[in-house]
Formats: sequence, structure tokens, C-alpha cells
Amino acid sequence: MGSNQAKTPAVLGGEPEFATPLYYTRARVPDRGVFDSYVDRVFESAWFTNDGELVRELERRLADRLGVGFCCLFANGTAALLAALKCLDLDGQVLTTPFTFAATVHAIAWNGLEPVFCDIDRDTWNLAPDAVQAAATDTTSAIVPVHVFGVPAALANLERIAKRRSLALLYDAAHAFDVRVGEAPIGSFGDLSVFSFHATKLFHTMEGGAVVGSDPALRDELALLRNFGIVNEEEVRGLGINGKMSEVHAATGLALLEATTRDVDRRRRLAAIYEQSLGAIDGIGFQRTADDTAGNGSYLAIRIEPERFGLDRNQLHDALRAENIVSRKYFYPLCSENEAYRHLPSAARENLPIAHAVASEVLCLPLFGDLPADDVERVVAAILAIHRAAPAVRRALEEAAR
Ligand code: T4K
Repeated sequence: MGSNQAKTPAVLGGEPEFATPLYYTRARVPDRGVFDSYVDRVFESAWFTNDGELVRELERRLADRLGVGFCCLFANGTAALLAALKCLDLDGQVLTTPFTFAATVHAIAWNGLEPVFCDIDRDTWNLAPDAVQAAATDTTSAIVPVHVFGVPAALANLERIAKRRSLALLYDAAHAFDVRVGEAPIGSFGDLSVFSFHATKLFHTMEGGAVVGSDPALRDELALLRNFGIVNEEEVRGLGINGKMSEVHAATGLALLEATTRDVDRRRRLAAIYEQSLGAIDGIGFQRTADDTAGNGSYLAIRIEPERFGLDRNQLHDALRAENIVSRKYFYPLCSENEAYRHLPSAARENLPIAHAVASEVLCLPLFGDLPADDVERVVAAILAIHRAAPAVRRALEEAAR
């Protein structure tokens, strides 16, 4: 435990636990020598984008690592989602979760489809298959589940519903790089899966994303869609976009592959420290994941039960901020609360009671590959001190808000 287990919380006048802000994540910086060696190749060839050599090399290596038939790289995860939905040739309504980043739902709407929000499971925080089953109608064409915080969605049940109703199944796997379920890689489920390689992700290319799958016809369609639909010099087919990844972004990814393997190990170890120490505090819970899942430690999300913890999630967030610990309220507010979607019948609060409860109680704590274990213990010590002084902390925060 940190140096000051009996410390006075900073909101009560104590010293902040950290002198400078500790953010909930910090991007992994590639080794400069390795990165430069890839960039040298790019400069020598003067070939910076449009299906370049490094993009193709990264696609091969990622397909191998992720255990999938193909990996089609994109400029970002959102462009990858847009193209994945487009190539599945959907219409009508698409069932999805409100407990996700805006991009999941925006990509559905940008494809001219109507997102239909379904409630989530109280333990895994992922789409609840019962709610999906109940929301499916004759106008439903697809399900877009998210493996939120890297915890796999209810794969078998969702697949059953999709098969029975002939719905497409596109997984938003933005958080799930390197996750496995038993022997099966996470990207091997559904028709297609989409990863984000944004700088805040476990594996990143600064900006980037990918669609993975096994059907070569879908791979060809995706390659067309990301390059304006250009078939050849004289033919442009369909509504393609510019979704290409550049060679320098691919260089970042190639330079980070090995470091990512080490990061997964480190993150898992740090997550275990958090879980062991915080699990003993009344009112702190964790997301449930199946025993056969090998997670990636990409996020450390806790759930605060206000009555037992003594403070609600927002109060803990603010009290931690005073300690210079910058936590994050992912994914609050729910996507269904966005002004673009709140008029939808499925966005009604009564339709999403569990999602509302989870979104108001979850907090992501600092977790990244370079985070010293000692810092994890200091974050835990700060939370413990805040919990022990909960009534006074609550009064101080209420006073400050007046
Ligand atoms: N589906 C899901 C489920 C997603 O979560 C996302 C993206 C997508 C789809 C779409 O994929 P992309 O199109 O983004 O590839 C971040 C990311 O921008 C976004 O990629 C991510 N999800 C989302 C969950 O988080 P912000 O606005 O919360 O990040 P920001 O700028 O506040 O940064 C958070 C922290 O990360 C900073 O406090 C410090 C650290 N950081 C950030 C940046 C940008 C770094 O250390 N280095 C950096 O370069 O959205």
C-alpha cells in the first residue's frame, strides 16, 4: 500500500497524492530507432499512402496475430465501421448498445440506418441478448454489439439470434485487441469485426483502425470502399470514401507490435493489483468476464454502489481529480442521450434502465503499459482514504459546488 494509507484526502485539505496529473491512459510511444527504420523505407520509396508496402505488411502481420482470414486497414476505427456496415448491404434498423463510444452509433446513422438501442447486461455491461431478441422486427437487418472495455459480448446467444433471423452480425471490437475466448480469437466471431488503433488504444497506429473477417469477397469490397470505390483508371464503383491508412501510421503499428505483447502482460498484472486491493472495499465492483476469456487489460473500469461506498461515482471522480488522478466516466452520457438519437423510441429511459444505472456508476481508472505498480498502489490508497472519509468528502464537495 502507498506511503500514506491514513492520508487526508486532498478535498479535505490534504496534499494531493500526485504532484502532476496522472491520466487514465497514456499512449505507448514506439521505440524511435525501430520507428525510424520503417520511416526510412517510406522516405526512400517516396510512397506515402494508397495501399503501400508497410500497410500491406502490417495487414499480413495483424491477420496472423489476430487469427483472422484478412485484416483491412483504415485511417481510423470510425471509417472502418462505416465501411464494414456499408459492405454488409443493410437496410432498416440495426440493434446496438447505448453503452459505447459515439462512433459505434454514428456509423450506423451515417449509413442511413436507424440505430435501435437495446439494454445491457448488469454484470458484463454488454448488449443483453434478451433485449436484442425482444427488439428484433421484420425491419431489423443487423446487430452491432460492442466488446465493451475488451470484455466479449454474449457471443453464442447473439449468434443464435442473428442466425435464426438472418441478421448480419458486426462486432465493434475497438477495445478488444488480442482478446481470446478459449482458443478462439475475438475477431473470428460474426460476419466482420472492427478494431480501433487510436493512440489511446492498447495497440495503436496514432490514428487507425481495421476491419477483420474471413470472407474474401467482403475483403475485396472493403478495399474498394476505403479507396473511393476505384476499380481501375476508368471505373469507380459504389459510394467509396477516403478511408486509407498512410505508410507512416503503418510504420507506427509495425514498430509497436512487440511492445504491445509486453504491454498486455504488464496491464494484466496491474489490473490484478487493482482488482485485489479495490475488491476489498465495500461498494466497489468490477465488470464480469467469462472464465475462458483471456482479456487484454485495456481498461480498468470499476462500478461504485453509492449506498455502500458512501459517495457516488461523480463524487469519487471529483475527489480523485483533487488528488491529480484523472479518471474517466466512460460511457456517460449514454449514446441514446445524444441529441441526434434521443427522439428515437428505443432511446427512452424506460427502455434502458440497466444501461442508465451502469453509465452513472462506472469509472475508468489509470491503466497503461508504462504505469508503475507503485502508482497503482497510490491510486488505491487515495480511493481508500476517500472512502474512509466519505461523509466529510461529500460535505466538502457539496460545499464547493454551492
Ligand atoms: N468504437 C468504440 C467502442 C470506441 O471506443 C471507439 C473509439 C471507436 C469505435 C472509434 O474508433 P476511432 O475512430 O477513434 O479509431 C478516445 C479516442 O479518441 C477514441 O478512439 C476512443 N474510442 C475513445 C474511447 O477514447 P477521448 O476523446 O476520450 O480521448 P482523449 O483525447 O480525451 O484522450 C484520453 C487520454 O488519453 C488523455 O487524457 C491522455 C491520453 N492520450 C490521448 C491522446 C489523444 C495520450 O496519451 N496520447 C494521445 O495522443 O476519445
